[in-house]
Amino acid sequence: MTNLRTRYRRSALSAAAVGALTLLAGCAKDAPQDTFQPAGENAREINNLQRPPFMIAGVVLVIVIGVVFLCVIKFRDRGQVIPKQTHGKPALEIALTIIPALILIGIGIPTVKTLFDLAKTSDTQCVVNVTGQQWWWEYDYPVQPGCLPGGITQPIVTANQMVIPAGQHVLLRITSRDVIHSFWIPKLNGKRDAVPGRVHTLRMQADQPGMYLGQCTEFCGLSHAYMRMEAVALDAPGFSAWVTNQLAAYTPPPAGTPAADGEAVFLANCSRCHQVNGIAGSDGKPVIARPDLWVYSGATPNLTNLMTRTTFAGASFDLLTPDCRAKLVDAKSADFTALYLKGVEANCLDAVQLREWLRNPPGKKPMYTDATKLGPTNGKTRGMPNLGLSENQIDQIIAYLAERK
Ligand code: HEC
Ligand SMILES: [Cu+2]
Repeated sequence: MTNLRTRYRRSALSAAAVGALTLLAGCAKDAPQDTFQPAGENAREINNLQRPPFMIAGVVLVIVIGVVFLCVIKFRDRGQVIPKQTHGKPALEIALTIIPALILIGIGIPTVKTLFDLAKTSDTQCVVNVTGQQWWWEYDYPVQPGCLPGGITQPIVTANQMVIPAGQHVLLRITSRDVIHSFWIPKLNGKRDAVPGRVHTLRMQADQPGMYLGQCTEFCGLSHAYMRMEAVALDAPGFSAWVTNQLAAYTPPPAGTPAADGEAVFLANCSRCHQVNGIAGSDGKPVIARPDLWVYSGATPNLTNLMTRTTFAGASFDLLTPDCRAKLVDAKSADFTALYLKGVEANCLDAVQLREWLRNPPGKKPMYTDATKLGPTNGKTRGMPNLGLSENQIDQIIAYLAERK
């Protein structure tokens, strides 16, 4: 008897421990992708929808577990006579059919309403095209009357960090250049699949300036886990400053500096794949990248303003040192815009990660870069190959890239 009781007590204790741990994990403070902490209209609507069923389910769980325990304890086998067996109880069965049906209708109506609300695109003020590929996101801002009071007058192309004006309804037009990916910034809205040949729309709105994290949520191959994304919301003057800066003319590095050497190394090794707007070849003509000849998706990140974003390669690696990154991510929303617009300053540049990347990209992030093994892609790679750069060349390229902001 004592033995049995100790065993009961032990299992009750471990059950309680598991329960408490699960609860604690759910309440973790540092949860940048928590759907229960919405930071914009759309995510809030989803949260309002998911809370009541969670609560009802919680109550049902407690009742069911309670009754199970009651039965286990109260009716456990003590050698008593088996009660009379009955079969079927229409009143109970009808009740147990009607109650869940009512609950489902009760959940279904607001669900359908929310779906329609979230699909609404008529009130959007700003458009961003989002294109997924193995394994990063491209964002381009078409010429449009929206986003800014004067509109956007020239297209902007950037990667991995999607900059949006806080407070505005932004319409994302999501597609893919290779396989199916899925775009998800949990604090701002639900998921939307990025499917080749289709354009799916998604509304996005962030209440306050800040950084909102997400990740690709459709398994898309080798580096799926390294395909993250960040939405960056800036206040209105900040967003306008960002646009002006993205469209600013190219400034070549001063002759005789390591950055100038870096520009030459870049032209020799990188500009066949990567566009830097305004960069000119030795003949003085603008150099246009042809990633379509080299990589399967036909695109690579535009590096014109690399240092205006703070992460790279699918937002998986930092351009900022951990200190500077923490300062930015934890900034109060009133201070965030100014801090973000500084870009990656010299004292904040995490050259280690960038150096590792340039030394051997597939070593830092698994990619299919051995074209000889990629039959159906006509020798094009999926990802950035190891270019066999010398340490000196890497230094020069970093000096060059550090000025791209
Ligand atoms: C064969 C085409 C190709 C060449 C050549 C190439 N890259 Fe890349 N690069 C890529 C691809 C593809 C990616 C995207 C990889 C990813 O994030 O999964 C990339 C990503 C990058 C990134 C990260 C950018 C971001 O915002 O995420 C940097 C920086 C970069 N390359 C620098 C260089 C430099 C410098 C060179 C020349 C030394 C170079 N690349 C040459 C294809 C190329
Ligand atoms: Cu993906």
